[in-house]
Amino acid sequence: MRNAKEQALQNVEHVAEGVAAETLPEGKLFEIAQSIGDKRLEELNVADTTCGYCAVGCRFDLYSDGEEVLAARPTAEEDAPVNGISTCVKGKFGYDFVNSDDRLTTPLVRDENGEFRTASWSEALDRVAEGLGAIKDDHGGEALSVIASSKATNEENYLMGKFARQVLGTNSVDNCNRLCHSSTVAGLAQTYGYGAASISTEDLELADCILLTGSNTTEAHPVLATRIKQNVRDGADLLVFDPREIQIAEYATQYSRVQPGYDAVWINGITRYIIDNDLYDESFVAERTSGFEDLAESLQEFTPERVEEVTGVPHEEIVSAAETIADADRCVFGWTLGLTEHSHGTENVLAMANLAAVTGNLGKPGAGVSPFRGQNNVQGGGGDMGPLPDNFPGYQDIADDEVRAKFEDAWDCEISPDYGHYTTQMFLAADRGDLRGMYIIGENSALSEPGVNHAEEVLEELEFLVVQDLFVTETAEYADVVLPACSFVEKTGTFTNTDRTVQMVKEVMEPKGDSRPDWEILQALANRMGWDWDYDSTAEIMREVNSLTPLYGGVTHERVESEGGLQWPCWDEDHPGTERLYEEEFNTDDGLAHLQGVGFSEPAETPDDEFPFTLTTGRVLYQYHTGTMTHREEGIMQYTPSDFVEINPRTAAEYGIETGDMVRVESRRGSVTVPAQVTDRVGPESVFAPIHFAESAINRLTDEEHLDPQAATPEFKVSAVRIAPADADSGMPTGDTGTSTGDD
Ligand SMILES: Nc1nc2c(c(=O)[nH]1)N[C@H]1C(S)=C(S)[C@@H](COP(=O)(O)OP(=O)(O)OC[C@H]3O[C@@H](n4cnc5c(=O)[nH]c(N)nc54)[C@H](O)[C@@H]3O)O[C@H]1N2
Ligand SMILES: Nc1nc2c(c(=O)[nH]1)N[C@H]1C(S)=C(S)[C@@H](COP(=O)(O)OP(=O)(O)OC[C@H]3O[C@@H](n4cnc5c(=O)[nH]c(N)nc54)[C@H](O)[C@@H]3O)O[C@H]1N2
Ligand code: SF4
Ligand SMILES: [Mo]
Repeated sequence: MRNAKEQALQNVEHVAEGVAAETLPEGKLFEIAQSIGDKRLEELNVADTTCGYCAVGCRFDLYSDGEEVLAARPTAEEDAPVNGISTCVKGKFGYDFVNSDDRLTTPLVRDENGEFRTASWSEALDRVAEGLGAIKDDHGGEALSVIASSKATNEENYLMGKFARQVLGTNSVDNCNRLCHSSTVAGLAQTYGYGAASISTEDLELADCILLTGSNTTEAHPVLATRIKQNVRDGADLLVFDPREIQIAEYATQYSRVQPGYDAVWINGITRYIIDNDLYDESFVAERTSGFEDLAESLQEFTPERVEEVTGVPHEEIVSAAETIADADRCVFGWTLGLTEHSHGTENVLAMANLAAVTGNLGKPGAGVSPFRGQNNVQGGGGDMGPLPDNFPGYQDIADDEVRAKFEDAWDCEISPDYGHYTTQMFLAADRGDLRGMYIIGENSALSEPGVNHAEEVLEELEFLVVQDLFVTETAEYADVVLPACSFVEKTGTFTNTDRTVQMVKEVMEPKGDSRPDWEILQALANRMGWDWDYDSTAEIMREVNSLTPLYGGVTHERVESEGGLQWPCWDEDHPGTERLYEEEFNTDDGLAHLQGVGFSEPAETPDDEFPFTLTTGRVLYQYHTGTMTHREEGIMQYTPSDFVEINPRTAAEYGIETGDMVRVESRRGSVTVPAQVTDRVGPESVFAPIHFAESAINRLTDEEHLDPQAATPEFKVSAVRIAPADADSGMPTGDTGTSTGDD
């Protein structure tokens, strides 16, 4: 037993170090290997915990000497249901940020000259209570909003929602899910009832066919990619639809390049072909769905030829993908932001939900829908815990009188039945003067919102802004008060991963300096503002969640700890949790999946003579979002020191651009300058740029008003742009063209 574990340990370290060898400076690897060895075991803290980067939910043991995190090593395999013994490079090595010299260790307030100075907790909390309190008194709670943090625990996010409604009196509380998968949540909830993955991660290995679209799985969800590749090696089919020939496409049975922004069209095309050729699952459709006839009717226009014309996918590929899916006994449909971050993301997801249902691929092993969620705790903290303008915890509608009465009673306050603003709408509401103060927790909106030239103006003009983060982020630069929070290695609670598994997060070292866990800050602030919160641990907060949230009725810390993870719905103490959704029925009024056709849709902004290319944006493996965590890792920075723009060789030749040349990318909103990477990963009509650096803030190019009408998700995946070598004349039309950043 010991030998097996030791062997496994060596294997995983070998693999992770292979990756690290490419990314870490010389000496660093040695340092990591030595870091545990040099200490006496009894001097070290060890905690079995859950990764704080992405929503895969890898588990491992973290080692700390109390000063810094020394290493991450595999935990007992049975306690790591998703990753077993593997992790990616971020989970294994990405901890320099925790102990970084520029961590916020005390609160900051503005002095008379408008500069930040350090302050005591007492002074800072007083300032916040006064600042938010004054706006509430003069304009009502609706003039305030909270952005909650999907980096933080479930328990903390529950309190963020409660704080907004009870203490501030506003329903305008939302989080990064709005920039990400909220269209998935809207689309799946409408069709099946729950806005979440129906499968467990192991289904990725049980499927005989996997359709992946809009997911750069190897870079954004590396550990899931490994499991998918394993299954493909064992014979499963893999279909990849993406505008970029990303690494996972190398493993695919079929890779089809799609024009960004037309996903509902090719998905509809596949569904039409399956129905028209009687390849659908007749008994599943008859027994478990409604709306089939109308759906079939609505699909008639999506012939393979029409799909080819619109999306660029050859009609034979639509047919072959349809046949592969229909032939499979068990198919998983996996997607990420390529499907959701559009002005019609919800329609894309509805189209996908129709396809999964007509092929009967739900509620059985190896089959189902799997939106790979983003932030470590966006499923739980960003959704389940209800820091949302329209829902209480557990997706209970705030407009429902009975539900609202339950929360009014529990929280001893009145709550308006009117939905608050979604994150993206908060910034538009502030423009109209409807929103005057914001409390932003663990979100770097100044870089991550669409149209950041606009977001910056809003942050500048707010009457009062509080930012609670680990660092003085680009967003914190606009704050009146900055409160120092601590990271997931410095606190205890739970995260919920992409397959609805709730897992423990444990403190392995004390909060740095005077930083505090988010829940303690919220409690201190609520009490400053006249309430009487008295939680002594996150376990106690979770008990309150259990009592108010049926989906989490039985999810106590004790059980999560002893059972090594629990999947919701888990209705009560005796309920075992739910591996797969919809085995018997859907979570709708009549128990059926509600199929609904979606017609033709296209991006809000399409290329034209002036802006001839489609820019799509996204991530790279070694960086994480706005870089607050990964830019502090020296090895990672050597490997990916800046953003870049991928340009097809044909296009590059036309413009005389070579790899490494500085290129100006311009949209109607602004311009950025980044080095070129000439590659046929992208097609000739589109360009791609990652989102990780303030110097080249890509969201200067995106549009804050191109939002999905149902989910308010921005169209991060499509902007019309033009490109030019950076030393060429701008050629920008006159007028307000936004800020140019970069070194042009
Ligand atoms: N290394 C790393 N991992 C991360 C993160 C990170 O910052 N760094 N962030 C986490 C978060 S919060 C999230 S939400 C996930 C995101 O995970 P992904 O969504 O996989 O990440 P993106 O890089 O945004 O990739 C989107 C994919 O969609 C494709 N795409 C672009 N436009 C379209 C389109 O119109 N249609 C289709 N079908 N595809 C399109 C792109 O080519 C790309 O392959 O990653 C998580 N994991
Ligand atoms: N163009 C374009 N823009 C995008 C996207 C895209 O694909 N294209 N993707 C969008 C998506 S999917 C997402 S999720 C967003 C991500 O955007 P953000 O969420 O704004 O990005 P992060 O850099 O992850 O910011 C998280 C912040 O939380 C802090 N933090 C970490 N842990 C804690 C904690 O425990 N407590 C507190 N209080 N703070 C903490 C970090 O220091 C960091 O400043 O970006 C969106 N923006
Ligand atoms: S795949 Fe995600 S959860 Fe797993 S180690 Fe990497 S960043 Fe962490
Ligand atoms: Mo995300």
